[in-house]
Amino acid sequence: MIKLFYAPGTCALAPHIVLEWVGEPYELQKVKPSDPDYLRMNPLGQVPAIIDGDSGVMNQADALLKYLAHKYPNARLGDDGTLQDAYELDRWLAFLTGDVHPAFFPFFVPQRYTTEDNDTNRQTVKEASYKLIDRVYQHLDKHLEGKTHLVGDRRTIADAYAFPMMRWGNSLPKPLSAYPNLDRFYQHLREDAGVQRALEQQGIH
Ligand SMILES: N[C@@H](CCC(=O)N[C@@H](CS)C(=O)NCC(=O)O)C(=O)O
Repeated sequence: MIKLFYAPGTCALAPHIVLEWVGEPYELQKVKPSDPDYLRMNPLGQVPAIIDGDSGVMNQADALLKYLAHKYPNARLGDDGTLQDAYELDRWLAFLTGDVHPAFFPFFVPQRYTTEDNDTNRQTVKEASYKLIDRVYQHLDKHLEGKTHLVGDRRTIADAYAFPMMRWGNSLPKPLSAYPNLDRFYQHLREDAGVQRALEQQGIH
């Protein structure tokens, strides 16, 4: 059985939502990424991680989401089998991993983005992250015009991946409602029963 290691509200919410959508039994383990026991298991000290039977520790959100989509083809959360759809799915997963997620790093861990760690510098770094986030949110907002899903006309692992990164937007000075298509996409996902179960299990809303 798959075991998911998560910290509440992080990008580990993405594979958690996917596991809910798949509907097969799985186990959850809440961890603190910096905990020494967890670091021994996953030396990067990041979530998500998964163990599937005797797989050993697997990590990297994008790779885990694809793994789940391949493992459970009947859930139809991957591409639709066409070359163009495979490209579209990869494109948005790459954008989420390579652009959206990193835009938030200076916001969550500003101390890692300054050589002189003090309150003023942390604040400056955080403010720089608002610009990075605005840029990627605007791109997503434009893409989502007239769309319910990131890829095609059905839910995929990309929607689940985007969800935590939209949820983080609620902590920013510029509200998510300033991006109407993104906000609609996010609110639609919030109504999903699997998303609600994952949020409840993580003790967040
Ligand atoms: N490249 C990794 C990044 C994962 C990541 O940064 N996870 C964050 C939570 S969203 C984390 O565990 N941060 C803890 C830390 O960096 O100390 C992935 O895509 O899985």
